This record gives sequence, structure tokens and C-alpha cells, in this order.
Amino acid sequence: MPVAREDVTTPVIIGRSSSHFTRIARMFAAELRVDYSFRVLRDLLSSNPEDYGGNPALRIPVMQTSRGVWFGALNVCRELRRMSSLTPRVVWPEDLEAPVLANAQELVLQAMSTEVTLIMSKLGGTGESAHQSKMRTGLVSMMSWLEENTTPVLAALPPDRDLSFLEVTLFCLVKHLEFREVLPTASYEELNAFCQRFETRASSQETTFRFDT
Ligand SMILES: N[C@@H](CCC(=O)N[C@@H](CS)C(=O)NCC(=O)O)C(=O)O
Repeated sequence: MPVAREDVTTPVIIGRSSSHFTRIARMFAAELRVDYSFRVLRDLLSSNPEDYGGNPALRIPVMQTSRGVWFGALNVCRELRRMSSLTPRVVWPEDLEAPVLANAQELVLQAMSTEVTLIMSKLGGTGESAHQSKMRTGLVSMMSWLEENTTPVLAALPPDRDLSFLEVTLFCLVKHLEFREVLPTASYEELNAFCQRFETRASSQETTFRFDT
């Protein structure tokens, strides 16, 4: 059944304030100064696509605009960039041509997805399976790789950038691991130093993780 479209003269972002993928979209909206209204997905276990703006994947974030609906953080960020009246230099995943940068982006997104699976399986009430424990091992080793490569990654990004999808996703990942206590993050000195610098941005302060009430 088609999903009813709302009046979307102002874009609507559907998500949760505790979701790292949602925070990526909201940080881009803040950086690009695009106004939006925020619709909280109340039940993360809902199987009704309408709750997710019609996203058949049953995932957030989703953005509804006058042009249509956008599924997933990267699509939302790209559309926000097109909607913005600003013209910042944004570095996108396809611009990451050095292996260290391309691999960092891959591992950040994979770590975020692994984290979602670990959190959702806990929510589903199952104990930790052999596969979940493999995922946790993978997550720890992805974080170690990212910690070891933070300095070369940041050095290899174009110095004239205003914003990069890689840094926003990395920031949201590390802050979310800490927020949801999925892994202890105190030992990640380089990653924490990066986060301390990055969280001085207004876009970070306006989107701090919290549980929606
Ligand atoms: N590919 C999507 C993934 C989004 C995603 O996994 N979002 C999580 C919340 S942070 C979610 O919707 N989880 C619900 C579920 O796993 O059932 C994106 O890049 O936005």
C-alpha cells in the first residue's frame, strides 16, 4: 500500500536522537543550515514501513522532501547538500582515493552497522551467539585499526575541506560507542582527541545523543 506523503515544504527527518546514523544526517543539516522538522521513530522494533517514511529496510534515518523520500544517511546528506544555499567544500566517500581514507570510510560504516546489530540483538532479548561474539571481536579490531590510523587519515584529507562525510561518521561512531557503552573507548587516545576537536562544532552540540522520551 502506498505511504501517504506529508506536506513537506520543510523537510522531515525521521529518526531518533539516540541513533548514530540519524545524527550524521542532523549534523549535515546543521552544517549546511537546512531547516527541518524531526519526527521521532518511537518503536525501533516496529515492522510497519510507514513508521519509517516508507523505507522498506525498516531503518532510520529517512528524509521526506518536496522531491520525494530519501532512505539512509548518505542519501539524506547528499540531498541536504543540494538543498543548501551554502557552497561548502564537502568531501564525499567517492572522493577518498587513497587506500587509508577509503578503508577508513569502509570500516567506520561497517563498525556502525555492527554496533546496530549488537544493540538490536540485545533489544530482541537473545543472549550473545557465536556470531555476535565474532561481530564484537570484529568491532574491537576495526576500532583498533581506526585508532592506529586516525592521524594518517586526518592528514590525508583535503586541507581545504569544510566538511567530510568520513569525519562526521567517525565522530558519530566513537561518541555512540561511548553513549551506548558498547565498548570502552577511554583508551582510544587519537580518536578521543579528534572527537574533542570535532565536538566544538555547533552541529555537534545541537545533536548530542540522548534517549527520546
Ligand atoms: N544503511 C543505513 C543504516 C541505518 C541503520 O542501520 N539505522 C539504525 C539506527 S542507528 C536502524 O534503523 N536500526 C533499526 C534496526 O536495525 O532494526 C544508513 O546508512 O542510514
